[in-house]
Amino acid sequence: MNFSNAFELAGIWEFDFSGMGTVPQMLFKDVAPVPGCFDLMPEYYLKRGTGSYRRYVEIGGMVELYSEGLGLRGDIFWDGKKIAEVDAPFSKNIFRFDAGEFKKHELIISVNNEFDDSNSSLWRRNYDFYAHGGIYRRIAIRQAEKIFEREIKIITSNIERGEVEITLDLDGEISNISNAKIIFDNSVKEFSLELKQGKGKGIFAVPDFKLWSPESPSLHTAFIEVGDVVFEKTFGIRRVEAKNGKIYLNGKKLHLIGYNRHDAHPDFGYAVPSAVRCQDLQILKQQRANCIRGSHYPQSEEFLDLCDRMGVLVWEESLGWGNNEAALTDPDFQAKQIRETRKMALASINHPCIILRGFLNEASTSLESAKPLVKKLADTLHEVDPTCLVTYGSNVGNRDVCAEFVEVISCNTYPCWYSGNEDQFVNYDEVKKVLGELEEFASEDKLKNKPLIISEVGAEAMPNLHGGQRWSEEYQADLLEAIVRHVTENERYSGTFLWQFCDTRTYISNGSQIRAGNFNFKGALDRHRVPKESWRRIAQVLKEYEF
Ligand code: ADA
Repeated sequence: MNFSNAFELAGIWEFDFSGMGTVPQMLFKDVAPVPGCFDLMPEYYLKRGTGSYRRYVEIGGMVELYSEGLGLRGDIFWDGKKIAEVDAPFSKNIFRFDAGEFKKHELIISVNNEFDDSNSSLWRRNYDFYAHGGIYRRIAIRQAEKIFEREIKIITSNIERGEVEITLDLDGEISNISNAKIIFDNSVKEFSLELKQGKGKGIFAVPDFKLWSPESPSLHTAFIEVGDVVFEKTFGIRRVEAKNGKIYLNGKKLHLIGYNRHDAHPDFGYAVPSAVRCQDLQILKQQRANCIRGSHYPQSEEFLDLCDRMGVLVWEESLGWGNNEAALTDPDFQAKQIRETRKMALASINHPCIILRGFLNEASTSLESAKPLVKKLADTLHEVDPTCLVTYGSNVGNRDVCAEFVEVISCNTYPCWYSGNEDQFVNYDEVKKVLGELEEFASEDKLKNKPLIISEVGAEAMPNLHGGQRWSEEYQADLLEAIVRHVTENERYSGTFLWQFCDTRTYISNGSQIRAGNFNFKGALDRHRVPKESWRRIAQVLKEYEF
């Protein structure tokens, strides 16, 4: 979703914090960065409550306010009047409203990071990643055009002929307009798409097209002219397929080796600076890894743009973690999951880097009662973007009953870590046994043609603790090396997303796990992206495989 020609609202805003359960006082005696997480500022460190941010904006008439992430929820006020509510933390939204006469207006965004313990909660306190309060991501405003998009989709329809399918669903002053003019890149050729009440669909051959791939991440731009308004959309042409148990990109078999990555930083929470996002991907590529699972929520536009440009393959998923039967069967939870999963896919639809889309990490998918929601979510993703494969990270192994709804089987598994054995050093027999059981499960008749991925696997490693024993850097390196070798040398796999890219903040104890010093230490890099032994080891292995 590109929100161009906008006035960026990033900067230092006025700030006010009220504690848990209290009515915001809005005295604004403090200041805070935007984007930013207030609960990482020294005064409010790890506190819960409502943080209100204020600034003034000079604008007037119909405007659009873009918000890419507010946590855990937020209310937006314009000159004291509430104009929007955000109830899902990584939701990308454009709010259109009348800003009034052209002058300086007051904009207040109040965010709240108290937990919601209801069954319908989108972010429960047992999730194994820290629930920060703040304005996580980009916030920007622009003058609204008379015509605006509900949906603009550009998806690949044929890679041999370089054809894309363009779907327009426009709103506003559109009823008298019967055609959209489409130009690709700097070509002189003009195409026309018929519109009826702002809606239209057509297939177009992109002149001088180039396919997108990790080796050659070529992008195209479509200029879609509707009346006086031009929508500019970047996209890529590529085909992703699952067949005979393998994943193919443009007809070439893919082997995925990469990491689960939280879009987070110990000092900035989910308000990750551009430089960090860019460097994270640069070091990933330096290691020769080729993919990221954006665990466990929709990714920022900036990150997806970088992956498009740098040729990094992405699994994007909607927010969820360990959701149990009570949640999965709760109509409110279901409605929010479906709404947010759909919104995620629509917002990131033109990004060729996304090859997999998912939802509900480690939900209770061994239960029959999980089936209706899993089916609905998979159907939603297939309907919005049929060019991506659908999957979900399952931790119930061969007890999973929902794999029939998706194309790719993804297993989160922790041999030699959560298995209950007390071995001091990595037990390779156990690695083989656990992976063997998953391979057996994935060879059942109804599953054998679906690609298999180890979507999480790992062990904690304390930075600078050495010796090969549990919790040491070498223990983690030995385990991850064994996994990468196993999935690379065994034909059944399409790869693995190791858990995890770098150490991340969570809780010392939150009911679902105990974490030393409130960090998850399963990073191959430490929290500030300093390599541990496993990072170097995987780099060597990938070099050896000429990855
Ligand atoms: C889970 C989960 C991750 C993380 C990991 C761990 O399977 O999906 O978010 O919590 O395990 O470190 O235990």
